[in-house]
Amino acid sequence: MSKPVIITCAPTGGIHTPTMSPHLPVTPSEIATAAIEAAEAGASIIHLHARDPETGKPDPRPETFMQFLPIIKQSTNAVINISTGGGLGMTIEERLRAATTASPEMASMNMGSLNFGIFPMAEKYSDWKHDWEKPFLEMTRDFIFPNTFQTIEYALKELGDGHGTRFEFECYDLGHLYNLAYFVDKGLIKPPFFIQMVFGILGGVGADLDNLMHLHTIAQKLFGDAYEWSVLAAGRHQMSFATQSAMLGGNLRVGLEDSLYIGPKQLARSNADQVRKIRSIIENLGHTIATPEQARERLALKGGDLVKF
Ligand code: KMH
Ligand code: ZN
Repeated sequence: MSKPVIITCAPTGGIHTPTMSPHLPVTPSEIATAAIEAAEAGASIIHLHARDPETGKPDPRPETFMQFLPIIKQSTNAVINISTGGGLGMTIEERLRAATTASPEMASMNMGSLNFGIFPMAEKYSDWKHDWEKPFLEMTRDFIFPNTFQTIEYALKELGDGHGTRFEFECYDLGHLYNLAYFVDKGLIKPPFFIQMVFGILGGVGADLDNLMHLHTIAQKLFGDAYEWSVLAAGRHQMSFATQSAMLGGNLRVGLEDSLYIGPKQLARSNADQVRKIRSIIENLGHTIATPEQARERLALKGGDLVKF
């Protein structure tokens, strides 16, 4: 019998832009509602970014996060995970500030530098809601998402040692598993750690099932039973990769951060719709879903009463 599946939902992210979907949560109230509904639908972890309420641009300010974090916490028992990936182009200081202010149970940690090409999405639109959107996407032709050993070590110490925050280690390629192994060997990352394998970002590993199998095989060799793993695939591979992960005994992530769609050419009307869809698929396959308490126990989280919001 496999373990209950931990569903993470990432409601808004910092990649898609308001022109792409009227359902992308932007304001604090929209983000709070999306998070609460996703938790009610079965997500045990909510991965959060903030956006400027006026323009929808990714916004690193702790004040913006603080407009929705307490509301989500009061209304759900879900684990709150704050992104340190932020929005492409933010400094590492900007990326860490919300998490070091809020001291969450979890934060994301991107495990290597990579090209992060979201410029092909710009070709699909001609009428933009906001001026920033097109240049933001276009600039990624010449953009490296920086996550050096030094910045990873700094963030692990600041947030991990300083706040007792544990991490969603985002690995976009095989080498990122070896970067993670380096920090495990140094004793800076301790089990049980949570690996989020990311497929389908231009610049990272492609959404091919052979890649999923290979990354999982290598993770097993490197980490044995010291870790929990989860899978997200960007765009149209989201649901099939999430399903595969559950079938292989892993966990999964959905949410409008990773895909705006619920089916072919059909925009998701809400994050909760995506959670309900994957939940129904995996329950029909005989799996159960993890509660937030089960996720906390398996990932050795500090508990919702030790956060600062
Ligand atoms: N948007 C995902 C591909 C983060 O927030 O740290 C990666 C992500 C990064 O979730
Ligand atoms: Zn994110």
